[in-house]
Amino acid sequence: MDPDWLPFHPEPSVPEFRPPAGAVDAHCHVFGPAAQFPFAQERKYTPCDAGKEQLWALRDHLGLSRNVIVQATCHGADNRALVDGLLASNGLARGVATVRGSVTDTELAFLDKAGVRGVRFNFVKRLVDALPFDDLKSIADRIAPLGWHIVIYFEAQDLAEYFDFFTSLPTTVVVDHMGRPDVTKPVDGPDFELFLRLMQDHGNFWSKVSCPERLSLTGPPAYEDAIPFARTVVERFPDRVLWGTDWPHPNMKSHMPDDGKLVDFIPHIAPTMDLQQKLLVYNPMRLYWPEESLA
Ligand code: 0GY
Repeated sequence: MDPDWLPFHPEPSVPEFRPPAGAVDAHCHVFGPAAQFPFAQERKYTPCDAGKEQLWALRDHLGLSRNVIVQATCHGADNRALVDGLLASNGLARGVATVRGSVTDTELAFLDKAGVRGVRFNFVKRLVDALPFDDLKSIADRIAPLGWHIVIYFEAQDLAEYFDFFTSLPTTVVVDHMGRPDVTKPVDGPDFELFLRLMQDHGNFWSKVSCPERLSLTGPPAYEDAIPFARTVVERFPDRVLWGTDWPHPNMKSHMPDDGKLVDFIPHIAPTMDLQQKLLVYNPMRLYWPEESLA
């Protein structure tokens, strides 16, 4: 399969918004290099190589301090590129892996030692054939004693179907990109209300308020139509939100975002210094570096 998405932005702008000291990019990826870490046979898209050194350079360029590297579907359950990045990060990156039910305790212990702190369950049908609930539940029960959490990725129209399964999970659960709301619908309408109810009624649920570039129809650089959704989540659940760049933006077809402009999105969704500190520092540190966290 040839690469089937746009390359990441070659020269992101320097953001006008300066993140607080210690800010964490809590959703980003490393891909390949394919010659060293081949992509999964079962993948539904092929990305360009996006290596760890490029990720560190972007982190520094944007004024960020740490990364949470999330396993994407194009690498399947082969976490070698992720682990390679974690081990080379001097402790400045933690990871979220993808595992199958056949994963051994030895493999889980190895991933934990490398810096993995969660597993990702992906339900986005265009990306992956999700494992059966029983398999996912048994993985959840296996990783819970490690103190790991579960990251879930789904699209808004599927939330009602998955609601009971999600709320049966035994760990902290982090929702990618606010469950991908349809931002042409009202922020106080019934669709987003279901997501807000999930967050409100289940204190173990967190949300990434990331990826305006995937949700917005008004588009770059301001992604105005995504602001009310992310701002609502930040203001209602300030202690359970995370932010990330989603670099290198796999599978983006419409445009390739300028990562500097994504950083400039932050003060629009977290308008006070207190909210910014929680979103970018306290919350990700509590979840991924609890041993260093004072919050
Ligand atoms: C993202 C988004 C996407 C891809 C994946 O695992 C993946 O392949 O997450 C997407 O296409 O929406 O968050 O990286």
